[in-house]
Amino acid sequence: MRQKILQLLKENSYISGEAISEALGISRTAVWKHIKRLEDEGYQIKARRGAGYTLLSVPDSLLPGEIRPFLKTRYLGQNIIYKQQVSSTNTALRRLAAETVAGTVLFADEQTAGRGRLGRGWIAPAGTGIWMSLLLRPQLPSRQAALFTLSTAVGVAQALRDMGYEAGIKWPNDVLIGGRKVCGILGEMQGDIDGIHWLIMGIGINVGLTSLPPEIEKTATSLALAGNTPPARGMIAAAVLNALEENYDLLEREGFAPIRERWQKNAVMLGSQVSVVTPQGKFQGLAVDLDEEGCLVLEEAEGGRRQIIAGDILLQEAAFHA
Ligand code: BTX
Repeated sequence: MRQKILQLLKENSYISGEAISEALGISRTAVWKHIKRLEDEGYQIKARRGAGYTLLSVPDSLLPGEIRPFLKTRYLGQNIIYKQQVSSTNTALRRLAAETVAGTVLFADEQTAGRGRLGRGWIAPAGTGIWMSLLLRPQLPSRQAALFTLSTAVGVAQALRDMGYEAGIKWPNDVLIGGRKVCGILGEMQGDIDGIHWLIMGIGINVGLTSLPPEIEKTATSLALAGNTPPARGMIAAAVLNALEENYDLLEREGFAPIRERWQKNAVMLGSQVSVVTPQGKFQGLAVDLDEEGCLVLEEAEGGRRQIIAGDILLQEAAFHA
């Protein structure tokens, strides 16, 4: 109901409480209560005697009402859960995974214990980024889940590039601007040999973060640091979801080949000498390709080729193109 009132406020320069109550079939008191709630959420609404309510400003937020108007998706983000503060959006969505519809997106304004890969942390202060997790139920074998994280990186990079940022992808799925991490992706799944039960894609995009904490001072960036004042977070989030759904549809329809091509086009380290830390040890070589299974192909000094399934490219040692 609150979303409908917000919609009416956005469509009309002035609208009376009576007109809202008639349009939505609720009492004047109910209208007033919803208006108060919207004000609590940060919407600035003025009431003028005789004319009605007018919306003066909207908060820069990840509230559903600031995302929905920009969404062009069929399923992604059609169900939005918004939390002011959570430990981690991935953890919060995992708890709901069994009974939640595919395409649900959980947003938080702040994460107090944001998670990175391999038990690492993700810094996610209030109001400074897009901290979100998506629930997917792709009809794919479990071993192909990693292709979704690669597709997610492609979608995020694509959306940021469309907004004018020089975003590139570092294997496996970091999105960088100017060689610094602007977005991290954490894919988690539950499945068995028959298939994926659920897949959660956690995406963190630094938007307004301008003073970087010392731990990430040398490796991170944000949209605000990389360019002019970024668009509202709701609009960016919707643009990312639109791009993601397009890439997920493509992956499910045509397989990994077209996504792989997009990934390669946006990769920032193919053709560079890199060091990769993997569970099997550290390897050095020329990053030559992303293969059809999503693995990094490394050409080692002795001339052999090594296929790397999981690992991290050391940022400071890589000589990036972008
Ligand atoms: P990762 O393990 O590749 O990256 C984590 C590392 O990145 C950290 O160890 C730190 O060095 C650095 N880092 C931490 N915070 C930031 C930041 N804000 N910007 C740039 N670098 C940073 C990448 O893991 C996966 C991160 C996913 C984050 C999202 S946010 C929404 C969702 N919920 C959740 O708990 N995690 C995901």
